[in-house]
Amino acid sequence: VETNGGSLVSAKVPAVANPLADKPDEIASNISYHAQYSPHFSPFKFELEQAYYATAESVRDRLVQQWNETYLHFHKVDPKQTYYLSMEFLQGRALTNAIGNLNIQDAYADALRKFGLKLEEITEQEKDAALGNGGLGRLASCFLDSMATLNLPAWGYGLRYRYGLFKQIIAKEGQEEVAEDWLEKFSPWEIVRHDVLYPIRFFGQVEVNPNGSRKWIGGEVMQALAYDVPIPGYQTKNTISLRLWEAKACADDFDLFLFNDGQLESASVLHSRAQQICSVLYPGDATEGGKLLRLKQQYFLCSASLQDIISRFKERRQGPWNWSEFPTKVAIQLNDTHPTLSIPELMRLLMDEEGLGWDEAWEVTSKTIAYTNHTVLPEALEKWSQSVMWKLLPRHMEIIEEIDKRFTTMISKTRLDLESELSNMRILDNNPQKPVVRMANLCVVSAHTVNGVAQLHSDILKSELFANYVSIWPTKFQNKTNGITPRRWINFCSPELSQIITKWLKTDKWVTDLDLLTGLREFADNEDLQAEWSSAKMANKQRLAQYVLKVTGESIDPDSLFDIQVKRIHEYKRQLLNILYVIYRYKKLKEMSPEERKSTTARTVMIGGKAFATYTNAKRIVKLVNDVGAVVNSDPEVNSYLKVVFVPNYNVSVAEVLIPGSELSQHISTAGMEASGTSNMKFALNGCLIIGTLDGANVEIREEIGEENFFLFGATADDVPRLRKERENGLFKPDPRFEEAKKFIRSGVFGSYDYNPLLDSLEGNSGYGRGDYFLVGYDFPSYVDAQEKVDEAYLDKKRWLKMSILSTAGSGKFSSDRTIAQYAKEIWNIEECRVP
Ligand code: GPQ
Repeated sequence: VETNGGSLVSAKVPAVANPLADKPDEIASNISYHAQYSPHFSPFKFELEQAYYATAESVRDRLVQQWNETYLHFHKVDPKQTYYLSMEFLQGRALTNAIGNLNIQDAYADALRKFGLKLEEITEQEKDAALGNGGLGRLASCFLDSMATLNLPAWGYGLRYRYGLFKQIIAKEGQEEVAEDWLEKFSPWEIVRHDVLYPIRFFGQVEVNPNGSRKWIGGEVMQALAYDVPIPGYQTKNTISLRLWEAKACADDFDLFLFNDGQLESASVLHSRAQQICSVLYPGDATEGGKLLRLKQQYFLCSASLQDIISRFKERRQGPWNWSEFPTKVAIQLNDTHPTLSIPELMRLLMDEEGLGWDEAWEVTSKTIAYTNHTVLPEALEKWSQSVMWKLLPRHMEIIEEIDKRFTTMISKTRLDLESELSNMRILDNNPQKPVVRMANLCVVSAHTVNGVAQLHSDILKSELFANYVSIWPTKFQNKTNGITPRRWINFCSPELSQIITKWLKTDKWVTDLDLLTGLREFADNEDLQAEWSSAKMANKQRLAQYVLKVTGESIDPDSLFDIQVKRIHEYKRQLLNILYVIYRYKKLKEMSPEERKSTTARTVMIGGKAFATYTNAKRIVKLVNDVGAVVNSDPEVNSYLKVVFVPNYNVSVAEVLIPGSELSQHISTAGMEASGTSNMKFALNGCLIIGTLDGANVEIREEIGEENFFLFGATADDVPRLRKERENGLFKPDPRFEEAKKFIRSGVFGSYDYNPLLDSLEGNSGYGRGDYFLVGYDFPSYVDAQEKVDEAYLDKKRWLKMSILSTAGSGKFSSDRTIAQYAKEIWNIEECRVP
């Protein structure tokens, strides 16, 4: 098949499907096969989009082959297997990743050239699968990549949201949200399993049988249908599954009688109710949402996954089943509290469906389930209304009450010293105003292991949030510092830099053994390496500049310092601190003479991230950044020394362009508030220096790459409570530079939008939305000092390059391969199961 002005004109490349082909000719004929015989478009069209689907399907053939082999192998060996349950997976694009993990980039690039197409153009066609909000969802996706790469018997379970995280548009009034229709055409990466279907009940009541056993009956029943996404490991046959559930009404739920009677909507009520369940990704990250639907989603994920896990356990052995074996075959990891209902659901299935007694079921459940906490922010600790839970999940509430009762009894019998703490430790908060179930407490009481996601965070969990439980179960609490996959986050997104690393280390083994990067340290001063490093970074900066021009119309200078902060917009992440400093810098530049300006370091500050739709202050910050950009970038006196760009619609594929082109990145949360952060790891790995606080994983990154290579500022987590107290007592004295920056905004230089509510949050000593809870004012002066050190360091190119190389060299610890190996050994107790 040949393309000629976008149409299929001849059959020079035969259409033959051979999934295992790896020669460019054969691959081309595979692509051609899919263009002709897996048609999704009118025939004789072969433009970029059609070529993307045909290419993706040809790659998928190969994945299916490996995937089936992996499944059969796991089935035969029957190892203990991990199931990673998460309401979010932020997968991003799959094609580049699959081609890269299969190590067939060159062959595919050659094959596509036969059609006159470039691989990069084809991969750009793919929409991101954004079934997550931010760090937590992306972590889950990095973990899947590592599980596959380490040949671990492990699967992910999630929901197949019809619409992913919203698309962010920057309009005159600031951020606007539109639905992200990632399935608009279809996704070539999911395979529906029409044979994997489970009933899911909501509402109803509990029936007590004469023998005392209980059963949940009635209510509304729908079905969970499995869609599987293949997750290839890097240079291994092992290809694991991400199983996403979709809600479907039961076939006989369509009332033909009503329909024929003209009652069109009533005829399919259950169909539309089922449809709602997987319609949208609910916003996480500390916000209020449409509660009942979110609870339904959570239960839907838990029930479908557990039924599937149990049916696999049964399928792999003969009945009657020895349930005490279950925890030797199954490990379940809860990604935050979102899938907590797995606990009462497993209890229910074991007792009501399999006939186990309480003690037996409890032992199986607690030995199977482990819990990861991802936040200490009180507003993000999930609490569900007891009355809503009784209505939706009556049997689960009985079980939760019983767990709470047994826990309470245990404390009263054995730990009188904790009695005064008991009301805070209990699972049920019976406050008559608003009785709720505390999901984190349920997890801590029930799981065999509880972990935080960076050392500092895990320490805070042990000394504060969960301190009382630590005294009961001292060995239950662990740390598992987060990690990121080096495949997506350097090898594929920054091929030039990766080749240089491989050349200097004389091996490409670092891609799966990231600690080998320490081998770069001895060359950090080497001029040849520095020259190569600098030109690879420059190429990445140019690519980034092209991208910024394309999406914002702003042209930025690749010779300026590229300074980036990208993450969800949140007051604790302090984008406001960043932009206040930019404003201060702009004011200082304005006050300088043209000569003086020439001696400053030219900077391009890029900020990107989505604000939750109803988080007003976050949206005000987005607006402020855009307004500042409009003024600064069009100011001819200043705009060759400072530019400010808001990068719209930050997502995984945008990150893959921004991170490789970054030189300085900002991780500046109020100490103690960011559990870990993971983009900090991605930036450091790409030779980007960090300006940051002693928060989350920053602490460990700084340890690894050396304090002299990290621009540190700000209060420590230990200081924060005292500083807040002092402020409440009127003891805070703001720095004049901070006052100057705020005053400059209030003067109206950045337009007529009312920034007072935002600025007011930084004023006063206490009160809702006031009192500078996030300590922007306190940290401002040390932040300005650290920024001055950045400028100074950047002026010395050799010094900067050395620091950049040392950042990459010190990033080995932050591979998700290391994280996952630790989970496997220290929590899951699972071993490699490599497909021969
Ligand atoms: N995180 Cl609880 C989220 O992205 N969403 C959430 O709902 C919760 C946590 C983040 C957390 O804020 C980051 O510090 C972590 O690096 C990330 O989870 C992964 O652990």
